[in-house]
Parts: sequence; structure tokens; C-alpha cells
Amino acid sequence: GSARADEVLKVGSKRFTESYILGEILTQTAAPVARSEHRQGLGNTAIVLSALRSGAIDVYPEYLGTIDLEILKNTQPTSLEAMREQLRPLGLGVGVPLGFSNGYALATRGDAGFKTLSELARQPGLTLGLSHEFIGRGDGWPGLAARYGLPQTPRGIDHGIAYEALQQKQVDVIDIYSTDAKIRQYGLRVLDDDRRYFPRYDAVLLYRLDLPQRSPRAWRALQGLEGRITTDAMIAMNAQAELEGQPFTRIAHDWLAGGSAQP
Ligand code: PBE
Repeated sequence: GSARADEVLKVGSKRFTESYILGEILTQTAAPVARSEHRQGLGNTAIVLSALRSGAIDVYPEYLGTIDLEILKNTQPTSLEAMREQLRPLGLGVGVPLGFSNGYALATRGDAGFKTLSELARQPGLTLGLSHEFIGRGDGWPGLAARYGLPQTPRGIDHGIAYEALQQKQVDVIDIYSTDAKIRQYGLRVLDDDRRYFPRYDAVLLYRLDLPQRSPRAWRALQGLEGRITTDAMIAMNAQAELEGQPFTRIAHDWLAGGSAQP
């Protein structure tokens, strides 16, 4: 629109609903001060990360546990300061916590009859339908199965159809993202991580360290998002996309319009 021509911001996102919405929020936030564009739904973590490292994008929304255990391959939860040290040689920075977290968990239909991940170890006949990325990740299935002694062999399933497959009893357990709108919609039971396997997945910005100098006004605009998105607001935006079919651009626009009116 009326963007100033001298600054550029290339935003990326991963291929799931929330990432598209957050990518739009970043893009629209910088639009008054930069030529900002959104490279939407580029792929999984590895693909979006390589786009960031190559300079195809400047920034994307990521999650602390993902940076720690998947990107940096740490085997123990690491402090934010230590993650910064590890990211610096890659030319990357992490910051601007957005205000909510979106973690992994496993869930069943509401009437399945158990409450904890430990109980899954005694249910070898259950069918697990887990998203492809989760099955392969260091913070995903292999470590989870080891921690809880889970005997099942999971089936790979696209997260976009997981809730429907669970509802239709094609599978008995799925991995969920804690801000998914369909958890409540379908009345699912999110299993308690009683052995504390999963880390925190606070939403943050992962960015190229050259961005703040190269596009300072765009960067300042993005910094203004710190702490602004509550868990409830994120779930509501995910619901607008997944349950109401609203376009990501409008969801982001509406949140920015309402968000800036709030104290
Ligand atoms: N998630 C849930 C994260 C990890 C936990 C899908 C939001 C991600 O890496 O995208």
C-alpha cells in the first residue's frame, strides 16, 4: 500500500494455520514503514529455517522448544541466553516473545477413558496418528516413546486432517498443538504429560541478525508486538481460520485493528 520504498521485510511462515496467521500479523505490522511481503507456508521447520539462513526471508514466527531441541539439537532444555550464543554464529537472533505458548501434547476423544500419557503404555492396541514432523523430531515421538515406554507404532498423518480422523475413529490418539481451536470444538481429552517430557513452546521471532540494522523501522514495528498476543486471542484467531474459514489476511487485520485499540 503506502509503504516506504527504502526498507524491505520478507516474512516467512510454516505450513500450519497459526504460522500463516502470525506471518500475516508480522507482515501487516511492518507494512506502514517497509515494503513487507509474506512468503506463506514455506514448509516444515527445516525448510523455513533454510530460507531464513539463505536470506530468502528475514524473520518468521517460531517456538522456543523448537529452536532449542529441533533447530539447535540440544538434548536438555537450554536458557534463552545460551540459545542466543548458539544462534549467533548462524547469523540468527531470537526475541520478541509474543505473549503465548503453543506446545505439543497428545489427545484422545473425550470418552476414551484415560487421562495421562503414562496410561498409554498399557494400551498397546491404540492407533496413534501423529503428524509427520512430530514423528521425526528430537522433541517428538522417539523421545516421548522412550520416556513413557510406549509400545505403539505411530502412523503418519497430516495435522490438517488429524482431528477429523480422530473423530471418525480412524485413529485413537493424535498430537495436538495447544492453541488449536479444534481441541475444544471436538471436546478432546488432552493427556497429562505426567513425566514432564515436553518443554515450553513460547512463540517468539527468529530473525536474521542483519535485519535490525538493515530495516530498523520495520524491526521496531515488530518489537511492538512483544507480549501482545494472549493464548485466548491466538486460539480465537485459529478458530476464525479453521472453524469459520476466514482468510488469514482478514484475521490478522482484524486482530491488529482491535489490538491497537486496547490499553
Ligand atoms: N508447534 C507445536 C511447534 C512445536 C509445538 C507445532 C507449534 C512448531 O514447531 O511449529
